[in-house]
Amino acid sequence: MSGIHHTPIAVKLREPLLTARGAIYKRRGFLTGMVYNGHPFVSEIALLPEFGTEHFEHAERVLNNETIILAGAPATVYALDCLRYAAEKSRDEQVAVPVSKLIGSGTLEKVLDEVAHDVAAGYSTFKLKVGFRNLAEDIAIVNSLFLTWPDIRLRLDANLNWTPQAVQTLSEQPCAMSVEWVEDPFRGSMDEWRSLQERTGILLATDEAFSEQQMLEHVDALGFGAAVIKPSRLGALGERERVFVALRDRNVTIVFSSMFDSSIGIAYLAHLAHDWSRPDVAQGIGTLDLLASDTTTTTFAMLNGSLVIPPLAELHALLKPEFRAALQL
Ligand code: OSB
Ligand code: MG
Repeated sequence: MSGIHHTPIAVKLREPLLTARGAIYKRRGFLTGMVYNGHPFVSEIALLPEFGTEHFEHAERVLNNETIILAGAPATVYALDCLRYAAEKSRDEQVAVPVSKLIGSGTLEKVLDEVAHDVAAGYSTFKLKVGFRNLAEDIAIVNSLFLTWPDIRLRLDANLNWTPQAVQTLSEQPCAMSVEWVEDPFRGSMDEWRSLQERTGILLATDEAFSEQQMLEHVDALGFGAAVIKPSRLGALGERERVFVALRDRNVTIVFSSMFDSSIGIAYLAHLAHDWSRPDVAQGIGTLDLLASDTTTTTFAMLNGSLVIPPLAELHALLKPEFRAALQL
């Protein structure tokens, strides 16, 4: 890509994250950088092929101009479009965005320890992976969290590995009142989701369950109250506008969610949330603590459960020197 430089990155997770779709150990990707009107910009390609992005080699071929097939490379297209978004941003200011903290997938005891630590740090919304334990264990953990901290909000992500019955069982538990929503409970039709939501009173959220096209087709009878948006799986930002507007018009909560991005990618998600979500919605960007390394020298400040994110035009200054040199910024 002329004028755009790239450099590979690999970040390990401190501990493997168990999900109902398999364990995640590390995340590869690239940083991309360009100088525009004399100003340096940087963005991140976060690749998790198991979760819907292209593979490293595909991204690399696109970046090296060895293929012009972009349709299957959403994370690369998104990151390149991020450079444009940053360069064109008219009110590029510091933003404070509330964060949902992703909890590691340990035992009950470990989950309680982790949440105790995070509550003390100011978090009040948490996302817990479910669906890879048996249902009784999942529910025991959620009930314990509710009994220990009745005021926290919990998002449960089953990665499509629960059943409608599991949601029904959850809805009959004391902890149900602390559950903000269940993300990707099971693979089913929009109608099945909608009737489950109505029957149980448990709000559902889609991450991988429905495509943008399905959302638009069913926009007047949606089966979920929240949409978890992972732009790295979707592609160019401009093409998302129709879906964002449609969801917003129907009062569907939009949550931007990370692919275990380093701080650079997280910063973009926070700014997108500032543009497209609501200020009271905790965003799915509470994943930096799960990474063993970062691309920046400092981490963003946390203030009352919100991450404080600088203007996008200032991100380049936070890069570790080796990345800034590799990107020629
Ligand atoms: O299933 O939502 C997921 C991160 C990487 C891959 C898949 C997922 C996630 C997250 C990000 O859960 C954190 C969040 O959305 O709060
Ligand atoms: Mg999910």
